[in-house]
Amino acid sequence: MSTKKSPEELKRIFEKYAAKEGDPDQLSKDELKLLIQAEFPSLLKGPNTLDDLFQELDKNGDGEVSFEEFQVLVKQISQ
Ligand SMILES: [Ca+2]
Ligand SMILES: [Ca+2]
Repeated sequence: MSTKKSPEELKRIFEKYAAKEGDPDQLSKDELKLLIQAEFPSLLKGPNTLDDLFQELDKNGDGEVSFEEFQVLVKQISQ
């Protein structure tokens, strides 16, 4: 993956999309979708769907992705 982002950029991106609705510190599925489509569309190419990605990220199953849970994606992106 060629889209490298610094941790600061990724935090800014997370905060920008997490603040769109509901809890400003958590990404809902809709917010994650907007984030991925706008910033990392290449993550949804191939077999990965947004549902798969969301399930993978939402470790505690509360239906939202916290910044801590988002780190899994950050690691994938920065690989
Ligand atoms: Ca939110
Ligand atoms: Ca969660």
